[in-house]
Amino acid sequence: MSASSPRDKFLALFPKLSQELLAYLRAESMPAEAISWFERNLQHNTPGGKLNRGLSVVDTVDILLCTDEQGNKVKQLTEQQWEDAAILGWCIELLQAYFLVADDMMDASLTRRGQPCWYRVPGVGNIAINDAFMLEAAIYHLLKLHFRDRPYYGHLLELFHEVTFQTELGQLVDLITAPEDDVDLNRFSLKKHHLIVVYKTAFYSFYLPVALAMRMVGINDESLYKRALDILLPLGEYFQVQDDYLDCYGAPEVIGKVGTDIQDNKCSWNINIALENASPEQRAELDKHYGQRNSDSEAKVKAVFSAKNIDVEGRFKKYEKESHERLTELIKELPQNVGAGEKGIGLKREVFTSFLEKVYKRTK
Ligand code: GPP
Ligand code: MG
Ligand code: MG
Ligand code: MG
Repeated sequence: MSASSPRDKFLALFPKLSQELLAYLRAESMPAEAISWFERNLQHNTPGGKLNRGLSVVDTVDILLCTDEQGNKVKQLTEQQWEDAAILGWCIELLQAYFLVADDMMDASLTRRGQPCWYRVPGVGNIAINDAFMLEAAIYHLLKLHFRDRPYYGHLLELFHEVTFQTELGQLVDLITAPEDDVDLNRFSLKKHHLIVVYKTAFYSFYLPVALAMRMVGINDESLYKRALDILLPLGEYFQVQDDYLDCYGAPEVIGKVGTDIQDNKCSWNINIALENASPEQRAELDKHYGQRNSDSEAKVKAVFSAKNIDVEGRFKKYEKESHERLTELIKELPQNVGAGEKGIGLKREVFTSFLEKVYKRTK
């Protein structure tokens, strides 16, 4: 990747935003230890990921403002437009940081992005709960600082609030479907899985970046938000199925985390595929070993996943290919530049194809 890649440019903005947040603590005369703690919290949890969500805001604004009706790039974003989009992108990355710090505690995970989960860093522990809240508060501080005078400020606040609530609903269903010490595989189904993943992942990871970009460029036609949702929720579902698959079959050094879904009794895509195809003997083996906190049981579950008649890996490859075809069709059904009015800003297909190509066949 070249020194001036879009990702590098985006990353280079983070220290400035971090300083703006720390300036608030200084202005409030917080002790030096609190300031350096918050700085370490921000640094450990915010910039180290793939940054797909944040970069997607910039990419979407770029497509909406700088491409012609055929999707050809015809101009560049101004510095101001780029920075506005990038700040909104970092606000999603802060939202993601907030969710992940909390999610890793709830899922008893060990590593994230190739380093220990924040709550496992010596001296952090339960302070991570407050740190998660502070990452969330940082979003609204930055939004106020940079967007308070914009006509779409209220829409930004509403989007962040609503999508946060939706994600928390998804997390709730994820957690109560996977109680510790009470494994009951009858609770699971692909229908339940669909509900969990749309709420816990698709809204904030796929709809939010596009909806923020649409608000920023001044799209006010509500039907276009609905159109975006109709494509982005299935795309987000596909993304979370990949996450579930990689939890079991991804290389920890590539995905940066060690999978916990089997031991955590999660209603993941893998177990639902296994349940749909298991013989009575295999079902008994899954009942006995799924959701048990030991690696022997985990290995036994993985062996059932790999059995010839179940073949989670093979079925995933098929699902992946079919999803790509289905999503491509869904995108094609969207009229190009739909909603373009006197301002000329419509919703372009490239918004969605660029997303799909970013995540298709990902390995991390
Ligand atoms: C991903 O689930 C979902 C989230 C990170 C949302 C968490 C929401 C909260 C309200 C805390 P996951 O547990 O499968 O993610 P990972 O595999 O990255 O741990
Ligand atoms: Mg998790
Ligand atoms: Mg989780
Ligand atoms: Mg996961």
